[in-house]
Amino acid sequence: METSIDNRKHGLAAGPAAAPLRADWTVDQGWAAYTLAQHAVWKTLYERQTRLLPGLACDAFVDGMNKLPMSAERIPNFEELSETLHKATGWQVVAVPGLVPDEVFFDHLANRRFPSGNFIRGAHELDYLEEPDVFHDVFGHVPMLMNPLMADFIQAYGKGGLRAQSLGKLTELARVYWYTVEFGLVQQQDGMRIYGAGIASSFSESRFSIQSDSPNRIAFDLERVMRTHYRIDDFQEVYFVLDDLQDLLALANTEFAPYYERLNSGPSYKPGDALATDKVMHRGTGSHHLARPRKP
Ligand code: HBI
Ligand code: FE
Repeated sequence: METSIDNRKHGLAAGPAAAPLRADWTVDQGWAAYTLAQHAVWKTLYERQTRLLPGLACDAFVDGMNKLPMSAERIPNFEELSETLHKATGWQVVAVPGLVPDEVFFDHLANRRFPSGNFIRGAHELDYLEEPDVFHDVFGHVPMLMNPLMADFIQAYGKGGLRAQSLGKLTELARVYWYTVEFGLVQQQDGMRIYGAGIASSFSESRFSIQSDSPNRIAFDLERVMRTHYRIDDFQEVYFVLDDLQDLLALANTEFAPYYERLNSGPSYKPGDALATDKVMHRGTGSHHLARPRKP
């Protein structure tokens, strides 16, 4: 029985961190200042997760992980990561103090810079955090940034983000990011697998997303996803499943204007909804969330 809730990596309620020194909100990683205790937290999380993920994470995630200069022994150095990542897909990792304003976040992504929290959660909160830390950002996101499809998709999201904001459609676009980059599953020859960073960096949700009877698993459909609310306070009630990571290519090249137009009318959906029009791959029992009512 799971007792911890560990998917608050993007507890957006926390809001952006304090005012920046640089306009782009980047800071030095401050690698030399990490304490032994902080490296030890990384080691605990890293070992736990690398033992768990084979058979749960998709091949692209595992491949990316294996090619990166990352190990249990120490919190990775962003410059070393960036060197490997840049050669593979042209991306870099830059340090930020926590959540940054949307337009700052989008500008980094549009320029193939992935902003990563430079701090690490405390040993007393291994499964719970409000803001994305170095374990979520680096362990969760950077392996998939080694994949050319994800590399292009996240850049496209950055470019699209500013436009969505100006059109008042950021809520809808952010759902695409949430249900792919953060909480996406993909069909692989040998079964359903994780590619989303919010899942891959979470011990309990890694198993829940693939193995639990509770959540719905529904074939990814862009407009359906853009109409679907998500929860930030618990495991997802629904995971949307790509047929193939190649689908990210089409998604990166999608013209969103017609979608925004259609979204001006029509329904929106609760996280737990399953529709007659859905291609449902697993109809969830909902047991997890029934046992944990939403906070009022
Ligand atoms: N800042 N550091 C950081 N990491 C994020 O994932 C992030 C952010 N700011 C805004 C944001 N995400 C989301 O609200 C946008 O994707 C909409
Ligand atoms: Fe994230």
